[in-house]
Amino acid sequence: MATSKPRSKSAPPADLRGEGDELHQRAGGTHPALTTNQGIPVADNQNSLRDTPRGPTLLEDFILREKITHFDHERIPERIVHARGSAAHGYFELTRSLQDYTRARVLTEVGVRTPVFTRFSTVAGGAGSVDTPRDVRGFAVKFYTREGNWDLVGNNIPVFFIQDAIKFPDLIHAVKMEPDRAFPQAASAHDTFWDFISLMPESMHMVMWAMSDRAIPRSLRMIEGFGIHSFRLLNDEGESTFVKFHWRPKLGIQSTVWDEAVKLQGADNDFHRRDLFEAITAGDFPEWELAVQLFTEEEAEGFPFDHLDPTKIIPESLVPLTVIGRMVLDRWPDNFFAETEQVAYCPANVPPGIDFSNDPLLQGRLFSYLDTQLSRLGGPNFHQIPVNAPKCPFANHQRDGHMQMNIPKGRVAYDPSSLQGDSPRETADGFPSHATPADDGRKGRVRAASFTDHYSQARMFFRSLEAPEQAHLASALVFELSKVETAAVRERTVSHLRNIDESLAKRVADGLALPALPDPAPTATPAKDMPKAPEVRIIGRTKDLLKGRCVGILFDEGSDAGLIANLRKAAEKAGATVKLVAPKVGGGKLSDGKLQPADGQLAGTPSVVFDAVAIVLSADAAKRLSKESAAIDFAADAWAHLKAIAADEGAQLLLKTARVGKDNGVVEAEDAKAFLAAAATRQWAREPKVRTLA
Ligand code: HDE
Repeated sequence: MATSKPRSKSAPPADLRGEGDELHQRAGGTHPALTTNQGIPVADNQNSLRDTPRGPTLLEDFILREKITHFDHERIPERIVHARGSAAHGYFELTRSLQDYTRARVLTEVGVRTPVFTRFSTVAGGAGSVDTPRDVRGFAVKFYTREGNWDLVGNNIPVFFIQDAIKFPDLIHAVKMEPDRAFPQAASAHDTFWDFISLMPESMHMVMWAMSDRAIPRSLRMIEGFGIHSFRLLNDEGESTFVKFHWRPKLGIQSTVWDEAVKLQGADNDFHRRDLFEAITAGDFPEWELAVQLFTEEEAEGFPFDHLDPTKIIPESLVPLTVIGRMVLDRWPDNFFAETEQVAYCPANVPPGIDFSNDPLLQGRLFSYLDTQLSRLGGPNFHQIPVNAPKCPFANHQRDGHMQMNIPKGRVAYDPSSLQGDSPRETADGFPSHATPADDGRKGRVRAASFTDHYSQARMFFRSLEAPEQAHLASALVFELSKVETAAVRERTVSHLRNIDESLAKRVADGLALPALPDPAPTATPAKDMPKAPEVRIIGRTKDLLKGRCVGILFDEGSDAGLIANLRKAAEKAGATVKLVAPKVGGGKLSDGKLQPADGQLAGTPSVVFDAVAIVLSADAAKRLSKESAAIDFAADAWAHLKAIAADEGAQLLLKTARVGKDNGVVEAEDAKAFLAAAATRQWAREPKVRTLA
């Protein structure tokens, strides 16, 4: 039996009282009483109701039944795509008004802070899958504007695999685990994905992005976001301007190297979620700029591609970016399920002043999200869930349905009506749809002729990259296609690469040991050369700074206390987080005789979780750790993953055992300045020493 605790006689705070129930139960101190969902107080939450102490449990036990029943129904269907995600609250602040272009107040009221809820996700894996596979990242922002919710549901890659929504189920079925064997989870490296892709030339531009380092980000705080489609802005006069939305991270873009991403999956399934959580809870709030590309219908007609085709970017040389605001994420959700899991984004949610374009992928999306949410969230009232509800007043005549949480008052649930003075009515300020002129074609299941160039921008992307990025992309293709069992699919993919860049095709064919280069894939629209687009690169756009990065210091018994303190101070001053790693989590006594606890145990805190490492060891400890594979891997992986390594005299033996070489990124632990400079960037020049790239 549970021991009964004395009840506090003092009145409970107002928010703990049931309505009109002054005597709502308390369990002592500040704890409210545990009750059933009907408010019945529970005296024993440890034992079910039994016939006799060793006898059967009684059906009468409503407390047990309610608790188990609720538990049995705790899960809801996960998202069919983007199931794995992490989110945070924050705000958007407009810094430049777009009032010439739009009447949407969120884009005209400079200085106003609009609350947002932003969810990042992977696409292919299930809700419990790892954070660091090669995949596109979702970047969905819900703006709770004064004129209703605006959902900018984007990705971290500015183009998409397909041009028409009707292909989406095929794409997703191809990339998800194969239906007969249920693997691989959260990976595109398998036959069905590449079979589909190699039969869909329109996917080639996106394939270049997905095989680039963009698809293996270091942190969700270091990804860009793109609305992808052209949207319209409508001003007070009803004039329309096309717009593309871009999020740019304040910390710059940064990715991992592939071997690191693979090892991160073992080291920490939740690497990105934890990183976001730790940054926000430490007050190091991630921030993005919102920028727009604005262009008119006439300008669009002059582009050498169709901006309604979502497999195309508008190069910044053609339409530059204008920064109009910033988003800061400053609050981790209180409850994962209630907020991050139940949030429902929908690209059709736009306030007056924003409108859609005829992009056929966007048009399909406008239908899909509400539809999927009806089944995922169980009915038509999910907009009442706090994370989904607008923060401005909303009222209409929709009624009833599963989980109706409101109690609408009055007789009138229809329009027009005359019986009730406060029933909601249409407003002249309501949402306007742009009177887009219809073209004079005929109805039909057709693809516009302007959508047929599948290779020019793929080529532009590949040729715009820096040499190491091109090498990574080629290696990624070799990795993925090496997992494909069907030789014909590998060859068919290479046949497309020949239309993009001959050197890329050769590298991949060589990496796969194809007996011969296949013929180029037949196409009516061969690639045209376009000017390079430097904005697609990561190298050169990564910011060399320690802010937002994490430095790991490996130490053991007898390590130099002064050195550790110096390195820590310098790195923290430069904005990095510092974590101490030791063979035992309890740490060890340093040279000054003081016990230094560790933040992580060596076996569970490999160097892949850090951006740079320092190794400070006594000669004795280095000798011991040179026989310890986790310690050897700590140093060897930091070297192989192009990270800065600071080491003191004592640690040299471990470096030698781990075959750490010498370059500008390997510095003396005494030289904190050199370490900080090296730690702020990746050591790209080292790469040829550590791996053969395709
Ligand atoms: Fe989505 N997508 N999508 N998508 N999408 C969903 O909606 C869909 C597309 C994106 O964090 C689903 O509530 C179709 C492009 C994000 O909750 C679903 C098509 C882009 C998220 C859906 C696309 C996205 C989703 C699944 C092709 C970038 C996660 C669960 C026509 C611009 C939002 C849900 C979150 C989620 C459909 C293509 C972004 C099934 C039909 C292109 C970030 O409705």
